[in-house]
Amino acid sequence: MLYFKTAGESHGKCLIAIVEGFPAGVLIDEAVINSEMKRRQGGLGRGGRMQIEEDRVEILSGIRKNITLGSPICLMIKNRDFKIDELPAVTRPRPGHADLAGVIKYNQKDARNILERASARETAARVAVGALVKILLSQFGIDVFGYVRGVGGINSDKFLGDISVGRDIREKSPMYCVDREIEAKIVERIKETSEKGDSLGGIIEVIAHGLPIGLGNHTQWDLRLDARLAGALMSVQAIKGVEVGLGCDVANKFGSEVHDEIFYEKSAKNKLLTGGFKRITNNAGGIEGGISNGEPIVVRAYMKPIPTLMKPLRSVDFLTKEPITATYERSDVCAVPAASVVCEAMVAFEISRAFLEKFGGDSLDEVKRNYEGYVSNI
Ligand code: EPS
Repeated sequence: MLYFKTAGESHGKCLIAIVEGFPAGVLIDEAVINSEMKRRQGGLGRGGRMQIEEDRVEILSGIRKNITLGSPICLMIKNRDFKIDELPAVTRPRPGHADLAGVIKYNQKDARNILERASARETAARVAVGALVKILLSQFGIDVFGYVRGVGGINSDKFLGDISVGRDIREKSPMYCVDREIEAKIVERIKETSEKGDSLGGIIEVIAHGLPIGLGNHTQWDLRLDARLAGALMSVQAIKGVEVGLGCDVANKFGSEVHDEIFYEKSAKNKLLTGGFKRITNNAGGIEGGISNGEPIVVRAYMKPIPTLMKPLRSVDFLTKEPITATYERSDVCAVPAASVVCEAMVAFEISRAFLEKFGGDSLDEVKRNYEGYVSNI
C-alpha cells in the first residue's frame, strides 16, 4: 500500500519524507519536484522565513538514474535556518497553537519542544511527496489543481470550468487565485491585517480531473474516497473544515436540487472514464457512495488564521500560572496560498493511494496493464 511518513523539526537539520509502495519504473524529474517546493514558499503574506530558505529536495533513496526502483523513496529538504538548540524556551502558549496541549501531553517545560514539530514547516515534506505522486498520476491523464478561493471573507463565487485556463491565471497571481476581481481586494486586506499585527485564513479549492469511475469504496467506512480526502485535508495544519462538491449547502436544499441527474451519450468526451454516462451538474464533487463517479473531484478546505499574532492574545505562563500575553514568534500574516499547494499535494496523495489500491502493481507497466484492462471494460 502507498503511504508516507515525515520527520523533522521546523528549525532542525532537515525535513524528511519516506514514501513506500511507489511503483518501479517511473521517471522522476527532480526539477518538477523543486518547482512545487518553490510554489509552496510563495504567495503574499509570508513571513521572513521564506527569505531565508530555498527549499530543494534531495533524493536519498529509491530512485536510480532518475527512475523509481519500487523501494522506499526518501526525500530530504535541508533547513537553512537550522538553529533548534539555540532558540529560547517558550512558556507563554499561543491560543490556537499546539503549545499548551502539547506541553501537558508530553510533560514538557518548554513549548519549543512541541511547536518545532507542530509547525507548518513540515508541509514542505508533504509537498515533495505530492509532486512525486503527481508525476505518477500524470501517466494516467490525472491532473490535480489547487487554488485560493478566498481570504479573510473575500471569496470568489466563480466556477472554474477549465483547469488549464485556471493554471495560467494562478501562475501569475500573487495569491494563487483564479479570480482577478477578488485578488486586488485580498491584497489590500492582507496589507491592512499585517499593519494591525493580525492574521488571516481562507478557503482553498482542489479539483482533480481524469479519474475513472470506481476509485474508493462503498463497502467500508475507512475506504470511502470522500472520507479519506477529508481526513487528508484536515491533517494539514490550520485546516478546520472540508467540503466535497456543493458541500455544507446540501443541508439547505431539496434532494431534487442537489443530486446530479444521469444521462448517457455514446460518444461522450470522457467515455473512457465513465463509459458514456454523464452529468450536467457536479454537486456531488465527483464522488457518490464513497466512489469516484468519473466527474471531476471537487473539494474545499477552510483554513483558520495562523495563531501566531504580532499583537498577541491573552494567555497564561504555564510555569508561573501568571496571566500574560502569548509568545510572538516570527510568522506569516496569511499562508493560504502556501496551504493551497499543500492541500493539492494531499489530495494528489490520497487519489494516488486509491488509484494504486485499484490498479496497483510493482511496476508502472503492471499498473498500466491493470488500468487499461479496467477502463476498456467500463
Ligand atoms: C513555515 C515556516 C515557519 C513559519 C510557518 C510556516 O517559519 P518560522 O517559524 O521559522 O518563521 O513561517 O510556520 C507556522 C505557521 C507555524 O505555525 O509554525 C513554512 O516553511 O511553511
